[in-house]
Amino acid sequence: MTDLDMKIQKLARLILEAKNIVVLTGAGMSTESGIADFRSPGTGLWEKVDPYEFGSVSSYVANTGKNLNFMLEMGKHIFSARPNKGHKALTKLQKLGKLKGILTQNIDGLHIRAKSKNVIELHGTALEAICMRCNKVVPITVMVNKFLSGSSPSCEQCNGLLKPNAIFFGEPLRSEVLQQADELIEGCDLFIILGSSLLVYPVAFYPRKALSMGAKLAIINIQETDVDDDAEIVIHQKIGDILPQIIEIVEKKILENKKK
Ligand code: CNA
Repeated sequence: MTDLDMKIQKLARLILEAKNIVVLTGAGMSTESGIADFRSPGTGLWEKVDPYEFGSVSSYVANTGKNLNFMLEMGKHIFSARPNKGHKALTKLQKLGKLKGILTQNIDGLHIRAKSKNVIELHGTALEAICMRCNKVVPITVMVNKFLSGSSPSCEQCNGLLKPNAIFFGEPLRSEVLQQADELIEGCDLFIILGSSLLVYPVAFYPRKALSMGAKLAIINIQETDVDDDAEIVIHQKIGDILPQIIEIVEKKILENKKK
């Protein structure tokens, strides 16, 4: 048995033993759906654009057209993306009764489209727009259609500026979302991190919070992270290559146990 096979078996065992599993996902969860992450060497978005020129509230207000053109370019990949093997494996794990909820930093809606339940979108969603004045939320297509037809992307209710309903640099995370995340982490005994560099706060605190609650950590991420040394198991591979194998082992074992 290879070292990787042993890790796969071990993570399957941890999942079977756990009673309350929470998963945290990052942009690496969706690269296999064709959406670039921020920090992968060679392909990450921040190697191509300046994060402070695009994606901060002040730059959006000052240069709305330029920002929206960039976001539409990025959005094309998000709108045409489909859930990948990793998203589907998580949905299966949840159907097996082994996954309480998903905390995601992703704004692509792919966990929800894969029909996972109890998905907390910590950084909001690119599938909606929100008015910066009255907070009215509309489908993103409303904003995009206005912009593409040459009109100002403004709110029909109050004429305020619409922006994608995702958290921009310089914006705090919503308090109700933070509370839901805290509640989910509180009871968890296995915290699985999938595809995140764990460099964006406050989410980067969550693994240590889970550890302090007595949870075990498991990580599947191509690159190393700062919490690798604290994890029970670390697999530096692609999620889509590994996670479905693990869930298959878990499913087999659960079915075997039911027959006994
Ligand atoms: P990040 O900092 O770009 O890190 C991604 C991590 O995933 C890296 O460490 C990679 O090594 C790893 N990775 C990439 N592909 C895979 C794979 N197939 N299997 C396993 N690991 C992989 O992204 P984070 O999520 O940590 O940073 C948080 C930001 C990224 C949030 O604000 C997101 O909104 C933002 N983001 C989201 C999307 C999306 O919604 N799909 C896309 C790009 C950026």
